Amino acid sequence: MRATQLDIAQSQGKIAELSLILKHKRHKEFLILCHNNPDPDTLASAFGFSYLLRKRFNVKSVMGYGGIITRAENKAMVSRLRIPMARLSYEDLRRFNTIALIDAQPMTGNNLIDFRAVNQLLVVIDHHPLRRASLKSPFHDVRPKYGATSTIITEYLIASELAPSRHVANALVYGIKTDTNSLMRSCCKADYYAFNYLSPLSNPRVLGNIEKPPLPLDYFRDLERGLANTFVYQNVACCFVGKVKTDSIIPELADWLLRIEGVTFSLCMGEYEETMLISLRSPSRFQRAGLLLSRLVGKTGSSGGHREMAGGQIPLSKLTDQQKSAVPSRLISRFLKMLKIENIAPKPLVRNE
Ligand SMILES: [Mn+2]
Repeated sequence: MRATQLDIAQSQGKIAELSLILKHKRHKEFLILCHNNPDPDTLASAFGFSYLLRKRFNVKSVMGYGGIITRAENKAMVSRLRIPMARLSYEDLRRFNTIALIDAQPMTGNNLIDFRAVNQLLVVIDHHPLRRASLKSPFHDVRPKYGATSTIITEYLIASELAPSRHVANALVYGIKTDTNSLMRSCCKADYYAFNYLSPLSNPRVLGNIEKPPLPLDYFRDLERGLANTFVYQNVACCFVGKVKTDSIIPELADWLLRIEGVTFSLCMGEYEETMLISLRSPSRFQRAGLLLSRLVGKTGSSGGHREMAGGQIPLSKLTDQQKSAVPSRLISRFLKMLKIENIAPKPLVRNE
């Protein structure tokens, strides 16, 4: 790739800055922290950053996340690309004297740092809107115009004249692809260039397997139940699947329901291992799905996401059976109220009344 195609001056400056910051301190226990319920972009960026730390700065790190890894594709990504990811709790953060937060920012509530002060935070790299709390981190690089954090990490590798390993290239390509909906949603030239640079270094067969992994039979049973329990309120499709055996059905069904003609919001929920999983989708980046979902979930759980897609969870273990069964209908009516859709008779998606 010719240098004229890719402007990495900003990243070259950032690598110089990072180099200075890393020199000042001993990093015995370096944690690279993904956002909760990690998606491919945060997983790939953490993986690429740990590669950069090791190869360029000789710093060893551990990668971790809070919450759970849902989709079959994300699980396939972690296992096929051998990404060593540790599931952590807030208490585990104490073990580390240095933390890098990747594809997330402090004071957002979508990562283990949550709204608490963590003085080990040294690095913040993200592409979501800038939070003031990030400016307190000695190293911060937040580029809201970028479609993926994986693009920033790719630039870091190029700026360090470091060729990614096959696994790292695969991960970063997949991170960019999923976060930009195959370069068709909120991305910029840097994303095209990074994708272009990485593609020849990746393995399409492995990526194909990650994108379309085998699905258990339970997946199709959950899918049928989900469709049968979908109701359309004007332009909003709502679905409570019930107890699901495959957690990935919730975000995937939310994607499907958004494709119903005339629908501009899909809200999909299901109970999985004492947790209510919630996915919200909208085709427009002006709908602020992430903000809507965080308002909907409130203090009863956690959520995170982008303008067009968001995911959340509500722990159910402390609720009585009666309280549990009221959660989905309460969320649906609150959501419709937020959108000012009231007194609309729901239409079942596939079953006649
Ligand atoms: Mn991202």
